[in-house]
Formats: sequence, structure tokens, C-alpha cells
Amino acid sequence: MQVVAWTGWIWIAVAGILAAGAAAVLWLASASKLKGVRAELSATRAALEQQRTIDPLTGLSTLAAFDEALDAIAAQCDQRGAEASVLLIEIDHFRSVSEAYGAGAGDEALRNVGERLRAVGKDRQPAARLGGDTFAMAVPGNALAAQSMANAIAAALGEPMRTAAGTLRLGCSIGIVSYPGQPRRMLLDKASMALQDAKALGRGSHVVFDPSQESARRDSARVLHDLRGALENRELFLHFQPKIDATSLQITAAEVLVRWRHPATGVVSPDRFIPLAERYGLIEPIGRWVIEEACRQAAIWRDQGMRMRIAVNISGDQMRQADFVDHLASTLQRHNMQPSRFTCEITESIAMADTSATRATFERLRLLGVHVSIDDFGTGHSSLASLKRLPAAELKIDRAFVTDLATSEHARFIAETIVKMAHALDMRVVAEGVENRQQRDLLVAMGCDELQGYLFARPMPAEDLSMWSARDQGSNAAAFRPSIFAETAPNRIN
Ligand code: G
Ligand code: G
Ligand code: MN
Repeated sequence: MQVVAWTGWIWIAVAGILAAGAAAVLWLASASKLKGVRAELSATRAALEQQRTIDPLTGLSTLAAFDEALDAIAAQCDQRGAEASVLLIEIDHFRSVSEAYGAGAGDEALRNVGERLRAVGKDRQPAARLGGDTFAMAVPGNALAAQSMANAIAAALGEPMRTAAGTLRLGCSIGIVSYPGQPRRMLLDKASMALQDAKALGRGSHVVFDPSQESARRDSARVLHDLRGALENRELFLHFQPKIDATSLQITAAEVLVRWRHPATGVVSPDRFIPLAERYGLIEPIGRWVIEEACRQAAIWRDQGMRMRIAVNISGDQMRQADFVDHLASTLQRHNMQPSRFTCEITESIAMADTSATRATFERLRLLGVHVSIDDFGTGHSSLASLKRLPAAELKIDRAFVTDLATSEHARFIAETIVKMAHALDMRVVAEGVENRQQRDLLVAMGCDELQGYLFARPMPAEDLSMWSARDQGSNAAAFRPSIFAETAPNRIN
């Protein structure tokens, strides 16, 4: 019995030892498994953290990490009484890069931008890709320091960039804001406003946030909002101002000037709303409406027996629209108007911007047979050679020179030079802004071909112009004989 009991104990002991061993093995196994799980967990956590803080495409910080970096930078500035600045960087026309070269090349370019930003910041300045083609960098110092960084960034991105799809050169627009000039929480918002201004200024610019512009910006935002509804609500209308032949005093043309009757604030000048329309992509519908309405009016005059040449102001953005000339041609045709009776007034600065788009448009305008008039002439930088290349039939001396004619020898000299130059190139010269007889007499003596200004007539509604042309205009228009009922003098086309 005892033996049995003994061996029984032994067995129990053995079983106990075995169980303990098994438990130990099990424990060890589960502990190592746990360790594995823990490692896995921390790897996942690290991956998540990496995802949260590092942009996978460029290896730069993400918005979240950049925001945290800004907290630290602001705290440091507070401590040391120092300044820091944020640059918000957007690649110009990036969408067209992707469209032209494919998304793969787009990614490659963005990666390359990341590398260049890091190199420009010498890996010391926090740099981030905030999304899409928008990047950011924080630098020590005030806005002036940030501007030299902006120049360095623009130069670095402008260097040729080789991608699988070909060599690119990127431009960028940059908005700059400084701390503590702006509160920490507002830094990215204000930088973004400055960036919008930079883009509006023309690609490739950088702009420092200017708090004094904020109220102007709010005003513009309101005007823009209302302008979107202006076409729909039929709030735009046209005025017409005659151009007068300097010797026969007959009307040669009517310049079309758009107006906006704002329901609350009254008539708004195109000086105010055309630049906004250009900036925010509304110039195409507005420009088309003006041309349509001008042709409609010209057709009415023609049907009444008045052959009126009309001159429409064309903005730079309209000139650059791919289908501008096609659209003009079809509008003229629809109204049964001869192209040679239509003048496009294009400012000197736009006409001389020698881009392939404007050059092509000029050529197509010439083929269509419409007249081109170079507006506000004398304020830009034309060379004789570039003028000669343009198919322009007319130059308009800028109002500034006409205003100063009587008092400034310099203005007289410029006006005279413009007349001579235009005649040498076989163009007609129009003086705009003629307000008194002294100016008129000087311009006539110089050989100016046509005159336009308050001395003769202000811009007015179409019906008024018909009546005006039929009435005796008194001594100001001297021997004014309305030619509005007859053929207007045919101008030359190059
Ligand atoms: O009339 P006045 O204040 O209207 O015109 C102011 C400026 O607006 C001028 O420089 C004139 O050329 C421009 N402008 C007037 N009408 C038009 C238009 O229909 N289109 C464009 N692009 N500019 C216009
Ligand atoms: O830039 P553009 O040439 O299109 O500008 C025409 C502008 O000149 C319009 O604003 C028109 O109202 C204005 N204008 C026309 N005649 C005169 C004038 O005699 N004096 C002044 N001050 N402005 C004029
Ligand atoms: Mn004009």
C-alpha cells in the first residue's frame, strides 16, 4: 500500500513537474508571442505616425506635422522675442504639367520639388507638402528674410528638371506671412490669402501678407459675388463714344464701353470690375456679351441706314482665349456684319506681350479682316520693329499725353512722335480724351487723324448717339456733319 502510495506521490510529483514545465513552456511561448504582438503594435503605431507626419510621395512633412512644427516655432519665438515666417508655395500651372506629361511625370516632378525645397532649406527649415501641388516652409526671421528664401526657391524650381517624360521648368507663386505679426492660428490662412494675391499678380510672384489690404479684399469679394449675377440679372449695359475725323468732323466709329448698373451701389466703372472679371475667370462670358450686344446694336443702326464702325475693348485674357477669334467671327456672321467694320482695341502692353498665343491671335484677326487698334499708346514699351509686325490699322495716343498737351512740351513731343511714327507705318492716329479746343487745335496741327473725347461727346447710350449725330452740335463740333447715315471712311488693313 505504502509502495503504491509512494509511487503514487512520485507520479503526482512527476505529473506536477511536467505540468509546471508545460506551463512554463506555454508561458514562455505566450510571452514571446505577446512580445511579437507588442512589436507589431509599435511598428503599426510607428507606421501610423509616419503616415500622419510624413508625406509618402516627397518625404516632406505633412500638414499635421507642419502645424505642430509651427507650434514649436511660435513658442520659441515667444521665448526669445524672435520672428519667424511661413512661405506657402504653389506650383504654377501644375495641372497642365500633369495633363501634358501624364500623372507619373507629375508625381516625379512633385518628388523633385520636395528634394529641391529640402536642398534650398539646407535640410534645416521645416518643409512640408500640404497636399496637391502646395508646399510650405518655415524660416527664421522677418518677411524680408522670407523673401530672399522665396527668390532662392523660385530659382531652384526654375532649374530644368529631367523627368521620364522630358525636361520641365517649373514656376511657383509664394505667399508669405510672419509671426508674431499675425497670430499663430492665422498663419496658414493669411499665407494662403497672400498666395492668392501672388497668383493674381501673375504667376511667378511672391507676396507678403498685407493686413491693410484686407478690407479692400472684402470689398472685392463682394463685388465679385455680385458680378457673377450681373450678366444673368441683365445689369450690364453699353455706352458708345464717337471717334471724329479730325478734318471732316464726321463720325468714323463708336467705341463701346461697358457699364454695370449695380442694384445697390449704382453704376460701377469697368476700371473696377473688368480686372476682377479677368482675375476670376468671368471675362469670357462678359467679353462675349459685350461683343454680342455691340454687334446687335450695329445691326440696328445699319438697318436704320446708319453704317457705324464699332470699336470694342479687348482684354488680355480675351486675347489669350483659344476660341476668341472663332467666336468673334461667328458673332459677326450671325449679325451679318462685315469684319472690316469691327475694330478690336487692344492696349499697347497686351499687344506687345510677344507670346505665341497673342501672336497667333493677331494673325487670325488679320485673316478675319477685322481692324486692330493699339489703345493707350505711349505708356508701354513698343519698339518700331514690334509695331511694324502687328497687323494694326490704328494707334490711340494715351489720354495722359493729350491732357498735358497745352502745358507740357514733353507731352507735345511724344504726341508728335507718335503721329509721325504711325504715319510712317501707314496707321491712323486717334487722340483720346480731347477735352478742349486748345488740345484739338494742337492735335489737328500735328496731323492727328481722329479725335475722341468730352469736347465732342461723352460715352452715351445708343439711342442718344443716334440723336446726337442727327443734331447740330453747336460750336464745339464746329462744322460737324454726321456721317453716321453714310459709309464711314474705310480704314486701311495691313
Ligand atoms: O469708360 P471708361 O470709364 O469707361 O472705361 C474704363 C476702362 O475700361 C477703359 O480702359 C476701357 O478700355 C475699359 N473698358 C470699357 N469697356 C470695356 C469692355 O467691354 N471690355 C474691356 N476689356 N475693357 C473695357
Ligand atoms: O482705355 P480706354 O482708351 O479704352 O479708355 C477710355 C476711357 O476714357 C473711358 O473711361 C472713357 O469714359 C474715358 N474718356 C473718354 N473721353 C474722355 C475725356 O475727354 N476725358 C476723360 N477724362 N476721359 C475720357
Ligand atoms: Mn479704348
